[in-house]
Amino acid sequence: MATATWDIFCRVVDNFGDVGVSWRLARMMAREQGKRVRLFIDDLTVLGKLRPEVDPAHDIQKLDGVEVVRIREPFDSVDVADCVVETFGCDPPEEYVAAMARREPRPRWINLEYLSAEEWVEGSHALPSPHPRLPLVKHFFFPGFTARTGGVLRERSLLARRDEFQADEGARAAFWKSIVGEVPPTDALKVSLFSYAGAPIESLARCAAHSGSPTWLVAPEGYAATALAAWQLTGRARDSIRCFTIPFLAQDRYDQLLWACDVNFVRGEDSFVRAQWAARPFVWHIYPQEEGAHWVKLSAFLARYTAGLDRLQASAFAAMWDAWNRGAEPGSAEAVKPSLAEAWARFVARREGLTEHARWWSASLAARRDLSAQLADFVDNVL
Ligand code: TRH
Repeated sequence: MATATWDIFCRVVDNFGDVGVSWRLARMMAREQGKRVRLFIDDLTVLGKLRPEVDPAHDIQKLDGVEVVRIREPFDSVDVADCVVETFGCDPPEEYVAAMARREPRPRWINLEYLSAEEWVEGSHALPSPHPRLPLVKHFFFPGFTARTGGVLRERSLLARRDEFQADEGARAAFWKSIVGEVPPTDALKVSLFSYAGAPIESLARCAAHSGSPTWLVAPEGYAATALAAWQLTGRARDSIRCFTIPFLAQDRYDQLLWACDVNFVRGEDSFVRAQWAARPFVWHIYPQEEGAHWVKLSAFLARYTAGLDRLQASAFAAMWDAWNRGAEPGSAEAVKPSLAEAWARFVARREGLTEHARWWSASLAARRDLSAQLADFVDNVL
């Protein structure tokens, strides 16, 4: 039986991604799947960064067809929805889970997992997990890049809006004027920067300055912007390089920045996926995990992504990702400088081919249903 009401739970661990993904899913379930959606979230300030319209002082507010509710402890009892989604294993409040067990009929319960390109994901996708004590079953839903996973989020109108924007010189000029007050020269290489602390931003700026080719480095507020501003103060910038630190953009505007740039440096999960939809070459600063576990995750994606590239393009692409993530490792900045300079030069030299590949990759991902459509189908027609 199809579900009508959906409750989505999100707890902010750190950074923006948990909220970025949860908000995007909630909005799509309301707008595209016709569900009545409540998004329960414990920290509204982070959502307020992505959607400035959100008022962190309000416990309940409506936005884009989604009811945004602050999780308060003790949790006020509410009527349980037909379908409950907890994002990234965030555990809905105990009171709510107890109410789920009392509800007739039992609600569908989904745990939306983190995105990975690793092969094991296919074997874990859609598996059930009975609750140890209560008459409830949770199902794991894994995003991914293959047909045997849940896919990735893609709004219905996204690619048409992207193509329109990328084809419209006036729209792009207006966008640039709105964020930096001027329009980049046509021959400038436009690079967006979004990274974790420690990413070799200064080394990259130095490489770009030495290249002598006109380059714009644009960093929304955050680690990359702080590092870029610090590098600017060293006075090593040259006429050929322009550095812009801009305010954190609303989530939909950030898409436009990715569409307007020639190369995008991204991180985490949501910006990583948005960079793929932007159909431009990108560099992923993966969230560092203990004992270097993140390298396995990074290589798994690189193997899938570079499969369609020729040998030189693939090695240039992989070398740039390696230098960028290795450069972020404590105490490695000096050691990677040479490899970053070489990697950046090889990457930029192959930009045309890498852009063509980025378009192909985006089109091949778009050939499959997006995650929100697959999740709605799974919940309404499989469970
Ligand atoms: O902020 P992140 O590093 O979040 C990550 C992910 O949650 C990841 O799963 C988790 O393991 C890690 O934290 C701990 O990166 P991510 O996922 O790219 O989320 C950033 C969000 O911020 C994304 O929705 C895009 C948005 N954004 C804007 O809206 N405006 C901006 O100016 C920028 C730079 C980003």
